[in-house]
Amino acid sequence: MGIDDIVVTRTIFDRFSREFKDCFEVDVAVAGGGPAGLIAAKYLSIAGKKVVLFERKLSIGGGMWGGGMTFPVIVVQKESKYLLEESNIKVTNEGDGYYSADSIEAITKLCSSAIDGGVRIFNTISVEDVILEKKKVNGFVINWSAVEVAGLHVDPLSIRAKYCIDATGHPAEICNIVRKKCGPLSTPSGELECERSMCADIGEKAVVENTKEVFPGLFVVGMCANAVYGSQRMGPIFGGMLLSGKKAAELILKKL
Ligand code: 48F
Repeated sequence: MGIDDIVVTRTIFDRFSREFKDCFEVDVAVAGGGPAGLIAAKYLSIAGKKVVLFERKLSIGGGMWGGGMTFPVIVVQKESKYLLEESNIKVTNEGDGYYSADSIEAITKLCSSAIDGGVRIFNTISVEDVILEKKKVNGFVINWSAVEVAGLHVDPLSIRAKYCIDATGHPAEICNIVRKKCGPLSTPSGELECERSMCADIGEKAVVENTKEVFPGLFVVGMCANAVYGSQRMGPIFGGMLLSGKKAAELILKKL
């Protein structure tokens, strides 16, 4: 029997519709599929919560693919290496408390273990706004990244979530939108503070401390947390990103 092109088309459209419809109302929605967003999503999902993650780009993984300056290697510290090992990622002891991993292995396996844990990931979709109900962020407003890139005037769609996570990294996109449209953030000034220059020692500790509810219903993780609270960047050491994602999952689980 030959292959019917229309059956292929129908299969793709029907399956996408089923899966997309299933995510109209979820426990947690995540904007951004870098390491922090993937870890947060994974641990929420394996705790039994319904989690959807939207990633603007075709590829999931954010800034982890390129390791440091495209050398495909990442560094993590002792206290965070278990989060790589729980996703079956091989970790090498480099001495003095430093551990290394292949960045391509790390990001593909983090993504794969998030999916195995039950996270529904949609790529090529951007979060462009939030649903604000009773002064709480209650979901995301989404659109095709292609619409955004082409600058087309096309209205978005919405999904409802009990809690949302801004995992958009350095630009802290969702927090920027919330600050402009919804009100002050839980930073000392109420504004987005400015990300500080590199200091891995301070940045790595700060990213875990800064992982919190920045506005009712909205949590920050990963580099976004340091961008919002005005802390240092840390370059290709990723332990803080992983611990931040894990902490966000734990904080949200307490609230759900
Ligand atoms: O930048 P990214 O990897 O953030 P992260 O998880 O990790 C930061 C590190 O990669 C690195 C670092 C560590 O030492 O400093 O930079 O905090 O991943 C953010 C992802 O969010 C996507 C973006 O394409 C990237 O994959 N993203 C950004 N804005 C949106 C978005 C949006 N509005 N909607 C959907 N995805």
